[in-house]
Order: sequence, then structure tokens, then C-alpha cells
Amino acid sequence: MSHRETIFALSTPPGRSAIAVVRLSGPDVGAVLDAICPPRPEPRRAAVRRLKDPATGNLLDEALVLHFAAPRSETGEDMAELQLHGGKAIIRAVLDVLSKMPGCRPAEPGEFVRRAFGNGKLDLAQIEGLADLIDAETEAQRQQGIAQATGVQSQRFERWRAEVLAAMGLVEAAIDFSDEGDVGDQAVAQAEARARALTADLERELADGHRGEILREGFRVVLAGPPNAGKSSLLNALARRDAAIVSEEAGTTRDVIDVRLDLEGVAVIVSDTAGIRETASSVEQEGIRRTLQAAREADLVVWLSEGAAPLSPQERLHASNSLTVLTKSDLLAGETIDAKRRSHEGGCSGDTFPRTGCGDVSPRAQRDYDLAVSVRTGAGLDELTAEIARRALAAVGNPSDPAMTRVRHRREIETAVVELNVFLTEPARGLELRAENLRLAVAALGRLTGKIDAEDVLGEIFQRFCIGK
Ligand SMILES: Nc1nc2c(ncn2[C@@H]2O[C@H](COP(=O)(O)OP(=O)(O)O)[C@@H](O)[C@H]2O)c(=O)[nH]1
Ligand SMILES: [Mg+2]
Repeated sequence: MSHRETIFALSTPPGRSAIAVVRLSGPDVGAVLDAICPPRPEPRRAAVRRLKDPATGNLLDEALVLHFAAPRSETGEDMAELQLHGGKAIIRAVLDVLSKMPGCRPAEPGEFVRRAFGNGKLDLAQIEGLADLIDAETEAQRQQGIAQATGVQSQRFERWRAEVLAAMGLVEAAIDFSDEGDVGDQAVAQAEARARALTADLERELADGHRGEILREGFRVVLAGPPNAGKSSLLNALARRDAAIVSEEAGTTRDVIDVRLDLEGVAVIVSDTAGIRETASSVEQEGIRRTLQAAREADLVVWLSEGAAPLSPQERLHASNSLTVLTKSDLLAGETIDAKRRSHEGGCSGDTFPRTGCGDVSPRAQRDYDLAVSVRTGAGLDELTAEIARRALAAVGNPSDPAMTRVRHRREIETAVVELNVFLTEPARGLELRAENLRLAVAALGRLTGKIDAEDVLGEIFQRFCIGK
């Protein structure tokens, strides 16, 4: 791993700032430090140094310099950190000088992490966690990201893999002892017991309602309902800005418009959609097709309707999780608002609404719905937000409990379960072929952390049978 180029990059965002950090990694780091800021700082001790262009002697900046000697660094290689004053010209001058140093070149995206992986400093699941941590916008995403980046998830993945390896070692032993019937049968029975217990664990894991993915990507809420129900107005009120066009003209919204909210630390994506109705317009039909698509993919469908008779097309949307909301509760509260004034003043989203109580919505009308809201008065909006937050929190569970955060995780675990089930249910295949099923399960689980080394299997077998044999 040492005969490589030394890479460098600005690790803080580009632009003006108090401090800018340039990082380097690779075999020539020491030589670079000797050239631009002698004397080379002691490893892991911060030192203030004048940075100079070795070609001209030109003073570039006074910086805090850190040196991490291999292998005790993030990448496992020699590394350095230059903590510069964060001016654009300083950064440019330093990067310029580095690019002229022998053996040095700018890093490619993710290259530091790739080297860390190559040197066994981080596994794949940790790297994914690190990426999530950097992208985290909400508290729950941060908690999930940090747990995964620090290896909580990887330890579980590794434990599962170790279980299959143990079962495999037993099967291999049974193959070796095939002439001593009893011993072999016992080993196979033990292997089966372990495989069965693990399969149950993995199946439970797969039935987690996608909570890790929902937490990472956002809990998807779709506002659906007939045209003019007040979907776009509600979206704007939830977003506290004019994200969607509000109009008394039915069929205005054709595209799905997304707004991202942070509800009690959980990322929630609320989508406004085209109203569902029979229409001759092909553009509107396309909008409705997208609504139905969004509703199928949603974690929660909020069905809005202003009528006292709730249609129940949410069944047409196949929503497993839904909420029915009566809109424009101010109109039912007996306020007399003529149509003209309504269209003029309506959709006043973006304003701050008096958050009064729910008003006097007629009990008969309200009975058929989970909640009643008025964007006009603000009534019920807090309750609706709280209910969405409650469902989102329920869907993601405890963010620091490890969860599958990617489709990739799910796919590998599914593969492992399939192989384990074949191993368990088809004994007639014979031990050699059944051992192969376990090997495929090990490989799938190994891909979760990027450890797919065949040496592991040998090691496991060796470790089990070396004593007295
Ligand atoms: N009085 C009243 N009018 C509303 C309320 N919400 C929306 N409207 C009006 O109803 C009409 C349709 O609203 P819009 O949000 O475009 O409905 P969408 O078609 O479901 O997106 C507009 O004229 C809005 O101003 C409300 O809470 N109270
Ligand atoms: Mg609309």
C-alpha cells in the first residue's frame, strides 16, 4: 500500500472562512513537510509553522501543522493536516505549491476514505455511516450515522457472519468424520440449530419496516385528495412558505412538489400532489398518475377532503398507513365567507396564522375524519404536525439502534436467508452442497462490511479442530 502517490485536498468547504484545513495522505507527506514547513513536527503534536514555497522561498501563510505517522492515521498512511487561515488566495497558493511537489496530486472524491478501507481502517458499513453522518440534517439521522460510523452496525454484521462460519466449521467437520456416523450427525445437528436461530434473527431484521432507510432518506408523507381540497394550501402552511401554487381553480397542481421538514429530529418529506378526479386533460391525467405513484411509495398518506362525506379513494391508493383530514374547518364553523372573498384571501399561506383551537366544527362532519384543520385560522395544524411526527417517530424507532440503512444491506441479508433456508430444508442435497449454501451466506454477510476473505473460513475451521487433532 505504500508505493503510491501522495494525495491532498481542501477538506473544509471552499470559500472564505476563519480556518481552512488541507489534508495530505501518502508516502511523501514527510518529505513535503520538510520542504514547505521545516522542521517536520513531531507526530500527533500540533506545531505552528511558516509555510513557504520551496521553489521561491515565498511565505504562504502561518499555519497549525499536524503530522500523523503511518499506520496511526485515518487512512493508515502518513498524513498531515495544514490548518490555514481561510482566505481564498491562501488556499489557492498552498494547493498550487502542493501540486508541484514530487509524487503529489489532488485527491479524487472519497479517496482518503477509500485508502482507509484499503488499509483496513474502516469497513464498508462504517464508510456508509460516515457518508450518512456528513449528510445528516436531523438529530435522528446524526444518531444513526454516528452509530454506524463507529462500527455498531458492523459488529452486528460480523456477529451474524461469525455464526454462519461456526455452522460451516461444524459441517466441514461432519464431512471429515463422515465414516464415524455419530460424531458427524451431532455436528450437523448443531450446525442446523445455529443456522435456524440465525435465520430467525435475520428474518426479524428484514421485517423491520425499512426503518433505517426511512430514517436516512426521510419519512415520506403524501397529501392526497380531490381537487380544491386544500392540499397545496396545507403544504405551504406546513412549510411556512409558498412552495406550491394555491388556486381556487381545480386541477392547478400537476407536479409532485416536495417539502422537507424536521419533525422532532426526524426528516419528513411532505409531497403535494395533483387532486384525484376524472379528467380529460392529458397533463392532469399524468399528474394523477404521479399522485398514485407517490402514494404507493409513501410511508403515510394524508387524505384531505373538505366535504362532509369522505370519499374513501385512499383504498385506491393502497396506503398501509393513512390519515383522513377534514380541511377548511373554518367554513364549517359557521363563518359566512362568500366565495369571492374566499378566492381572494384564500391560500394565505406564508402568513402566520393565529393558532386558535379547533373551532366549532360540526361533530357530525368531524366524526368521519381523524383530524380537522383550517389553513385559514391555523386550527388543527399543530395537531396534524404532531400526529405526522408521532407516526414518523414510530416508523424509525430508536435511531441509535442499528438498522439496515440501505437497500444493499437488505439485499445481502435476503441472500443469506435464502441460502440458510436451502441449507436447512434440503438435507437430501448432501453435506458438500449444503456447506456451499453456508459459504454463499457467509459471502453475502461479508459483503456488508466488505470482508469476503476465504481465509476466514479456513481460520474458523482450523481454530475449531486444532486442539488434539
Ligand atoms: N376558507 C378556507 N379556504 C381554504 C383553506 N385551505 C384552502 N382554501 C382555499 O381552497 C382553494 C383550493 O386550495 P388549494 O390549496 O389550491 O387546493 P388543492 O387543489 O387541494 O391543492 C383555494 O382557493 C384556497 O384558498 C382553508 O383552510 N379555509
Ligand atoms: Mg394543489
